[in-house]
Amino acid sequence: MYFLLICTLFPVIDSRTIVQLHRQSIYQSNISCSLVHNQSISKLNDCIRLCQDDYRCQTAVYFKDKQICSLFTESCQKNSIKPTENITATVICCKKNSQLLPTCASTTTPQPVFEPASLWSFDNNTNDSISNYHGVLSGSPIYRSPGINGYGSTLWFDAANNQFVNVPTYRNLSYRSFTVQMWFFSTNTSSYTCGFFGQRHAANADESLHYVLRNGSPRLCFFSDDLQSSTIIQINTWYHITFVYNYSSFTQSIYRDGMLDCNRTSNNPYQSMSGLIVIGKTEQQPGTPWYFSGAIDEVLLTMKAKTASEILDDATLVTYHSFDSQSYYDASSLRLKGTYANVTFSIGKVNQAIDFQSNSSFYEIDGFFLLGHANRSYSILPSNVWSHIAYTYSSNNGLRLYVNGTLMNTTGSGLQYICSGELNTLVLANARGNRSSCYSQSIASDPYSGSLDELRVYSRELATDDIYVLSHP
Ligand SMILES: [Ca+2]
Ligand SMILES: [Ca+2]
Repeated sequence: MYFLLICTLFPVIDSRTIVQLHRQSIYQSNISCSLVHNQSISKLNDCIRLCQDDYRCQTAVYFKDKQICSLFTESCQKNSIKPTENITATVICCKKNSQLLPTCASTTTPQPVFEPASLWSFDNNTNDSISNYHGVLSGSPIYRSPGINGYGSTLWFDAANNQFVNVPTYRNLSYRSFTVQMWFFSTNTSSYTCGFFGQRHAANADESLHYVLRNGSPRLCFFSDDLQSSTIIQINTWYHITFVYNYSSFTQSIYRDGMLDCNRTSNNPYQSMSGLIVIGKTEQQPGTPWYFSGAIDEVLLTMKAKTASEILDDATLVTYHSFDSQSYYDASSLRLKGTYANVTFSIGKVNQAIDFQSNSSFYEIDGFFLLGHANRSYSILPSNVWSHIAYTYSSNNGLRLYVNGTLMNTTGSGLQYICSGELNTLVLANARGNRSSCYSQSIASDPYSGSLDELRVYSRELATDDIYVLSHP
């Protein structure tokens, strides 16, 4: 009934396009790749014309107050059109000849172009290494080495001294999808609220971004339109946390250590049009700052809604070396640094592989911070050596060895991983210098001769199904 009252059927514009308007409504798409882009537009008619003229657009939303036009590739579904009371918006349905239009699932669908991300690594500075949204220290938080990736540093904040990072250049996060991720180590969660990441425009609904710990649990806040986790964060423990806003579906999500913790549908999009990003502090209302105590590292702002599998890899794929294009590059989110000698590249199982042919050949990766923690699960998949080998560990299942995706043997439960508590180093193909004195139960110290490919290390125990998939690339 609602739609019947507010629909206006425009005349046929041409032989291919019919436009319907649904006033005081917003569109909640279920297809994550549906959003084409947002554009500043001063009139509803211009937004209609923009959608008509863009061959990809089948649905648009015009936000009158903010003068923003959002274009979607998804065909207008009536059950995705929702009434709104707090903001003035109009849904525009452009019915075009579907023969001419790509669908979201089609390989011909144009992929949205995302704005560049921002990465604050806190490696002895507050620079944004991707997009130049550089930060400024306030209250003198301190750098401590190493960082979560075994080099550089983390930034340590003391709430009692009002310490935080301020990003002076405004970044528009409104009416769009975005993902905020970081590693954190909280030393005190006794405050009512501890701020991770924020951007405050005004103390109005959906105009004050504050990602925080509230009573010791993660909370994603737009202001009066918030997602609260029930997970209690332990102090003095490293966590990877991800806050996602998917504008296409209006979904807010929190992931902890790569796994979905909780989600909900927002009432409205985040819609602050000003305010500076802060890290280690949030401010819901003017004059009521909430500070964080502990370490924060590798803060990544991505201008899209990351998928569950991307987030799981970000949190648990510690290092990944494909050796493709003759590369020594670690494609994991931690970007560990490798050293090597007397190696070459050859045709691999997947594109290129690395070759070890001499007694002095080696490939070494430093900085396995997370493998230095007692009883923390891990999985090592050294290679497609045209046999695929995988080792996994958890305190529940002990060590497991897989060959070509099949579980071959296990120590069973009860095996404790007594770690060094120090940074770990992974060496491929050889033992180096003083590290040659492997114990008899440990790996052989003779050099390996041959090829290795597609090395991955995870800080979680992969399941049998995961390993089967990775062993059949
Ligand atoms: Ca760092
Ligand atoms: Ca490869």
